[in-house]
Amino acid sequence: MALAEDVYTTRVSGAPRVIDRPDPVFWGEARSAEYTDFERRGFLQREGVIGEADIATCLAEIDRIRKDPALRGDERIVREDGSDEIRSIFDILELSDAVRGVVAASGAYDIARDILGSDVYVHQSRLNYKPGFQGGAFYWHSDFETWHAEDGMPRPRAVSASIALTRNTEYNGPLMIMPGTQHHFVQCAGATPDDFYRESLVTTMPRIGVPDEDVITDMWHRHGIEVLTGGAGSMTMFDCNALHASGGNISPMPRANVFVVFNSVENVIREPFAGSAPRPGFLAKRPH
Ligand code: 6CS
Ligand code: FE
Repeated sequence: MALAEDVYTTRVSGAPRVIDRPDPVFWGEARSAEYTDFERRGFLQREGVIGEADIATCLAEIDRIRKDPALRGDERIVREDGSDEIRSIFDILELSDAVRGVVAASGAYDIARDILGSDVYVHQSRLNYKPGFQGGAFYWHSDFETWHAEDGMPRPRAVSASIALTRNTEYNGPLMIMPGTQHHFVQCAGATPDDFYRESLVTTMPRIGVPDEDVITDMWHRHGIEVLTGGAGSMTMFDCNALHASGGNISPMPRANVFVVFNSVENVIREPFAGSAPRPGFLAKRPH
């Protein structure tokens, strides 16, 4: 349901456009060189935000969840297309008190409050697990485009923290970002199918909610691509609207990252702007 004042129209029937983002990237007052750089590039990185013991705790929790017979078939556990390998575990902060505690101590909440200039709440949490040899790719997209269209997030006043539980190297499917694309809103063509999340979370190449190739090519020429490597325990915070992707992982080394999406309490989600029914709570936390 598109509202009159929807400046971020997407899932259009005609030719999609690229519009300049009318909203800030950095919403806070606490200016610093790091945050100025975040505004310019759309991301910031810190090494060693969690230590070896916390990493081991989180990896053990993943193993527990993977093996828990009670979670077999739970829709929060998304498996790679055509295989039993886990691709994502959604609601990881609800499924694991231990992971929730590690994230709470990582400093991510404070950085999110600084960037968003308000108190924050968790819109979505997940563990993206890219197994060795069979880890699937995530095609180029803006998270905000999906969260606006399908979850009803009004404005791009959200930020994602990606905390590495394994080394993110150039060869095991690291996050790639086009720095500066957070300043453009890239409309996507095509209406959102019903229950689209059942497909979009699994496929490496969604048919809806992704920019077309000439737009991606243009953005690449204008902004380039940065490959966000980092050690186990490192954290990347990236703007909700920056174009990003990650390649497949055919190396022997898994790539496991905990993602926590912080939304501003001033930006609480409403009715979908271009979706049909609201997505389930494990994808988009709705106010009580
Ligand atoms: O639909 C979503 O919310 C998820 N999809 C992607 C590709 N990234 C953000 C989020 O995990
Ligand atoms: Fe994403």
